Amino acid sequence: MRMRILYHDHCFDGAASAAYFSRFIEAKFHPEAEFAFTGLAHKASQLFEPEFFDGDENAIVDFKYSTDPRLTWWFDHHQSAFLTPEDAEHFRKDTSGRKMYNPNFRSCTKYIATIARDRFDFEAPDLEELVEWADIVDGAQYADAEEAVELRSPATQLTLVIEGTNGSDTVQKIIRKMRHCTLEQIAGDGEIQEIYQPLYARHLRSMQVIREKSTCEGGVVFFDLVDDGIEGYNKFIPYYLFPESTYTVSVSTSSFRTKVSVGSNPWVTLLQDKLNFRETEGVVGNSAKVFVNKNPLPGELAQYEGLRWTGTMGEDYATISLLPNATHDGSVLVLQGLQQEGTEAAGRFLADEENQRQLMSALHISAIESRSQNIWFEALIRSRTVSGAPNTTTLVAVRRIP
Ligand SMILES: [Mn+2]
Repeated sequence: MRMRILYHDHCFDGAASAAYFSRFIEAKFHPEAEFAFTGLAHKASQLFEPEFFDGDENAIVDFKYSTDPRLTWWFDHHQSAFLTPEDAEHFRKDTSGRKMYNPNFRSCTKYIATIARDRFDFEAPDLEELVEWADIVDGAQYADAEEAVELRSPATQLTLVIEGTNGSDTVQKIIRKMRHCTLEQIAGDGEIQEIYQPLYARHLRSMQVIREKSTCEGGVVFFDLVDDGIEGYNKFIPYYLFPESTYTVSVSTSSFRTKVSVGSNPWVTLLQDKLNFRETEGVVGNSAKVFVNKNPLPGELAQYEGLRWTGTMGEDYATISLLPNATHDGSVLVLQGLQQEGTEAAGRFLADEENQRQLMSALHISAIESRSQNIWFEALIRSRTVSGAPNTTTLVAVRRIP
């Protein structure tokens, strides 16, 4: 039995999806299956050649939908999964139970693993690391710019190889290894190292050039690589070099195009390091958002969980923070609810004079002190919400920010 797996080429999540899916199929449907892999790229012309669907069964993972009747399985999480409304309609009419789409997942690998577990009772504990890293890489969930740029972990090294190698052969070697090996084993493989080393040297060189060419003004990093022959570079480099920057604007060129790129710093989030109450979230739709209390005081909880869905009834939390701006010549007021009900409650809370007095007293701010420009704080509030509208709001905890 021959299973053709079409996957998103030169993408860590695409490769991991292909590997995970093949393990699932082998364990649950076709133990004798022989797997053939084909990498797909986004292009303006025809995406799927008719000869692509040459297996006894054919699957697409982490890539657009196809209406080809020979398509057996489909998994995708991209917003742009359907090329046309007709494709989307074709998908909606499918009754096979084997075509799956959920754009709430950060990675297709995690999506496949979740469906395989929940609907088909398949689990692969040895691939947990693979699933976790697919979510980090595809969802840009790196802890910091160092993790994304210094390439210390095997997963980030493999990402460089997968994205930078020419053709699909190396990617498919990696897919076959991903089925059973740890990421460390794969990245340490002699053949992979041979491809990795020159790509890593190129990565270091691009970092050096970007360092030399960049200017940072008003929080915006700008650089022009047209004269340097650098085609692609790790998009997190500017934030590694300029951690305080908010945006990047760059120009680069290759044989067939000149590209203007605009990006934003995912780690700047208004000096979040200073905050005691931090918003976190598990998998979208799978666990509630919470505020984690970094240093709980007596009587406080370690975390505060809000509504699971907006528009429902219950309690939601929000933070009100007054922080110095990045250049320390002004302040930023941030109102952040776990759901929109919380954000709305925070706005209403601040508009009320009695609440303002209560907040000042909880923060031990005297009337004289309150005229100073440099009082920074955060406050956690709880609001009771009835069918989407907050009604009563209470101050839960406060912190002064030094
Ligand atoms: Mn993906």
